[in-house]
Amino acid sequence: NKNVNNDYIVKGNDEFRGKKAAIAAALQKDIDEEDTNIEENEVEHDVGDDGLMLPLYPRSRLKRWQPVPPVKPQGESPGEMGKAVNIPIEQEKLMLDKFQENQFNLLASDMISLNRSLTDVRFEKCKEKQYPELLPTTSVVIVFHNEAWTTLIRTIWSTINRSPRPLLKEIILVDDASEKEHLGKKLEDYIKTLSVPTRLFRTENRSGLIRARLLGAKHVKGDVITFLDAHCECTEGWLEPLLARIVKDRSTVVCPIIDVISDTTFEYIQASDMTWGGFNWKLNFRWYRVPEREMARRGGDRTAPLRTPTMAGGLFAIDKDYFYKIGSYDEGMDIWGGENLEMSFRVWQCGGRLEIVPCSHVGHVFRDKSPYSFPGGVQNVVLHNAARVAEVWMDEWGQFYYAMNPGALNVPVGDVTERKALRDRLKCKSFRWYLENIYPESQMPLDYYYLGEIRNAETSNCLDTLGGKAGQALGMGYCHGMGGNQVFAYTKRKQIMSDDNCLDAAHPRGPIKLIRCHGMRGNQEWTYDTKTRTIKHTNTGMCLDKPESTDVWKPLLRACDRSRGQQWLMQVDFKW
Ligand code: LR7
Ligand code: MN
Repeated sequence: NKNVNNDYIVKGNDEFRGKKAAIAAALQKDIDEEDTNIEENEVEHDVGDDGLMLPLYPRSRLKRWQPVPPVKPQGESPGEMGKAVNIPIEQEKLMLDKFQENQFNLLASDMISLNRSLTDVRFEKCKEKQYPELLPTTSVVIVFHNEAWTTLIRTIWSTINRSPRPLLKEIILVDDASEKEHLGKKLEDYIKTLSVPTRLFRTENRSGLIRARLLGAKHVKGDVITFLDAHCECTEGWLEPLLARIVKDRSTVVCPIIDVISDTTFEYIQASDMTWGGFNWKLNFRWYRVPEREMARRGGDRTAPLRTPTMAGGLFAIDKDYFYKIGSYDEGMDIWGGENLEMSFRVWQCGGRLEIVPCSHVGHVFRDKSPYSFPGGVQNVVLHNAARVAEVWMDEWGQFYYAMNPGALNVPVGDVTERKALRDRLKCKSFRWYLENIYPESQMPLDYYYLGEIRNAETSNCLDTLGGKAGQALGMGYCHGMGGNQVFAYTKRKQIMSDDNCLDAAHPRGPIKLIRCHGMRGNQEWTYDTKTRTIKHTNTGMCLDKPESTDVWKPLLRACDRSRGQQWLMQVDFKW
């Protein structure tokens, strides 16, 4: 059965979950559409002392280029200008059948021109920007396993059609042991007809996207490697702003804004420029709203490059020498997942920088599920990869990952000595440095006293989020010792946190809710007394108490009375 359901691989948070994520983000776009036309800012060179690790490109390696004229609409063909394709009702059955194979609407994709036109989604100011006359060349590397024909070929054509020819050295395809007829000889023949040199490499065995990309990277002749997923569409002017950043500082890793190509209609939907990449305690990549701090650093200019704590992983450009200098990828990672956080942490901690360049837009087909198999099992693969990230890069904050996924302790992480040696060799900074300087808004608290379950002395039950989202009430349950919903951090800021959320009480008699942590104390401040074992809510002066009766599993606030029901155990490793 190839249709592995990996729903649980959450790629967004409540508002920003995978595809819906980016769509929500797209809609939210209008909030402050007003462009704050501040002068071309001077944010360009002011990062760290050791940011620049490589010499500038010699002039002889750079190419003169011209912007590419827009791709014209192909008459009445469906989906032109990025519009949605609607399938006639009589073909609905066929559409649903075909959906299964790739987890997107293949029937729609097959109806759309391989050269379809798109609207120019850029800010006006982006169109007026002057990029350097001379830019480095790039090889575009696309890896795939069992990709559909039309999405793959449209990715290739959109790259060819919208990249200044002198800058596009070649396209490198890596077939990761696909089993589809059309990816065999048919593909080999097809790429010979293309106007841009296109080479195809195949992994011997299913390798996963990380090792497949490493194989592709090995053959790159351009100065910059640009990775794309195999179901993307590049838009007008996507490439120049990426290369322009790299030519300035070769230790800059750049991502476009990843717009949404609808998995159901193939509509091209613009994503928000106000989101950046983060991650949660489970080490899922998530989109979050760009904080004011970063907006201010950019002088309010929404066209200026955005420093992002992490990247989604599929679409980015990196100087080739820098790619290797900084440790390419962790070869010990399988199939899918984790490599994006690994590279993000590594780049920041080891002196580079990671940016989203808002003048560059590339569409990507976001799916709800993975269409392909995960040899070894989805859980194992994803837990294994993430554990390697935690082991090598996250120092004590790796604990958050293991606390949330105790199952990961039973999955072998494999040998990480080489990756740790890399970290030493490059003299990379600590995860604390990263949290303090790059991602102070992170869900991972910088300083905390305790991480683990919180057990009631009378009932022996544990606080439990019950998987509740922000806004829902805190619950309790039998202590299961399996982490996850029963893991809380008691922080130096006196918060009781579970991932994104904090225990929050607005009224002395009201429920205790899980609310997005705001870090401003207020209703989220609690004092734990290790002697009396009470958890006292500062604003109300009340104590956290066990639920009223055994059929209501909701803890409450009550006047402090020294009863057993108000005693809470945070035993293991509590450190003031
Ligand atoms: O075993 C495999 N071998 C492969 O060659 C598994 C996958 N692949 C190929 C696959 O055909 C595709 O072209 O690798 C590419 C990425 O796989 P997807 O499309 O299934 O991944 P995704 O889009 O769901 O996931 C995102 O996170 C991944 C984590 O490992 C990768 O970094 C993907 O590149 C990345 N995609 C994006 O960043 C696009 C935006 C999505 C978001 C958020
Ligand atoms: Mn993808």
